[in-house]
Amino acid sequence: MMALVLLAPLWIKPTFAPSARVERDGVLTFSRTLPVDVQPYQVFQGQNFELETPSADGHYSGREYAAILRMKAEIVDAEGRPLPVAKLMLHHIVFLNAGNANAGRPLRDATCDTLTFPDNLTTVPAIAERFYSTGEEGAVFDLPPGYGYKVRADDRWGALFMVMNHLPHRDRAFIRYTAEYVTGERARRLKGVRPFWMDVNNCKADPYYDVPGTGRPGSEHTRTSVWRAPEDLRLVVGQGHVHGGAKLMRLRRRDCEDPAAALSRPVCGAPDHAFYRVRPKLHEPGPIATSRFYSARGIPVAKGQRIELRSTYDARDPHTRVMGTYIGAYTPDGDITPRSACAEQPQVEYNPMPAGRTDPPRFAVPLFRQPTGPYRRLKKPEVTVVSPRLEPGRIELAAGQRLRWNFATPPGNDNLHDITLARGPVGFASPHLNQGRSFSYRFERPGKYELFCSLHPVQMTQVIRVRRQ
Ligand SMILES: [Cu+2]
Repeated sequence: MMALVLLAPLWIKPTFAPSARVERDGVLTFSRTLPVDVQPYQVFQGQNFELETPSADGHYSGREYAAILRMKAEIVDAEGRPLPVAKLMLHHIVFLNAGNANAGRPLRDATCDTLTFPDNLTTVPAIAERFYSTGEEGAVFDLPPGYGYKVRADDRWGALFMVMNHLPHRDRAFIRYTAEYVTGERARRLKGVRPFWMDVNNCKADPYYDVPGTGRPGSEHTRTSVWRAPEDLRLVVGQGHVHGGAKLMRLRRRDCEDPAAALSRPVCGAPDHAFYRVRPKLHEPGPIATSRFYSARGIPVAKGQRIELRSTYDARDPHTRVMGTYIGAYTPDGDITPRSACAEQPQVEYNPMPAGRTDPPRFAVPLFRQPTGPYRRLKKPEVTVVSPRLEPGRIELAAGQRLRWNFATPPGNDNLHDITLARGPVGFASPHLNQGRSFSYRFERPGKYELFCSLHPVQMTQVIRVRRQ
């Protein structure tokens, strides 16, 4: 895990609030909070690789295992009350378990050999498995009855997260994570699961991609990825994480001609839902829920067979920095052949979904601050990005011209910036960059491109007017 502790500037001191210890039918509840201190309108990326694990409550120790049945994470105030998104929004959080290599329990991510950090520069061996994540959709980790995620008392956990402050003042809050677990004989009797993470842009801490949004009404943009089963296994649970504009995620066994083994459907809030009333509008609101499948029997996949994930977005409007990630769990099962796997119809159930809109609503993201002044024609189509400004604020280009942004900022997460389309003819975005790295984009379509930095959406805005040649 030491190799992961590379981005020191965002290190959060683990000053934990006391745990609320609850025992119910032999199920123990563990809970801890991580403080977050967010500047006005900040989009805060944090990490912590010394998370306390349920063993800190002392119900199991050393090389004993507990089995986690359920887990959730949310953002709360000092009194433990969940915070409204109008104040702070937990955009996403990912939990990692590194096991304990020094004590003979190395863990590896099931789908990635390496992971790239949000700086798009630092790539480290994936010596930890991503086991739970949630975001605006409020996903809860749970399993069909009879299964447990077995963790050892000396396992080491970490988390990567992003919090958005929608208010013009500094805010302090806590990310609270809670796990329900059993120990001893009860844990031993459960079937163990391994977490898996699929992603149409995998192995990155910031696995974004962009939907250009130049299609007709009703058209769809899809992206797929394939994972070969590392062993004979049964998929028992899975759920997608998507952003605004998403229509569907679909998992299927490509070698079995499954039309669909499991779906994850996003549901968006009603027009008066808090996600649409948040001001300022810093990003396109994501769904309020995505469906989660459960299969008590498991969806059988033989070693080497292909599991395909497809992420579908609306293609009519641009959707920038979207994600198509999917996290689930499987149980190893050494008694599967390719033929027997495909002969078995997947049996899945879904969680109940809240009422809402199943077709993503159209939503334009306006710039927080419109740049002013004359449109500048640049002799050399290059701009230098410095913290935290994008200048000149208004630029005019001819269609077909390429503009380059040089990110001349020092090392460190605080100095990362990007270029993201808020509103305009074609959706595109750059990775988070610094240290002299650059990004260029060729503006083919005439029109007005309203751009911002997704990490500094209030301070850093720019408009490009592209005229016909
Ligand atoms: Cu920025």
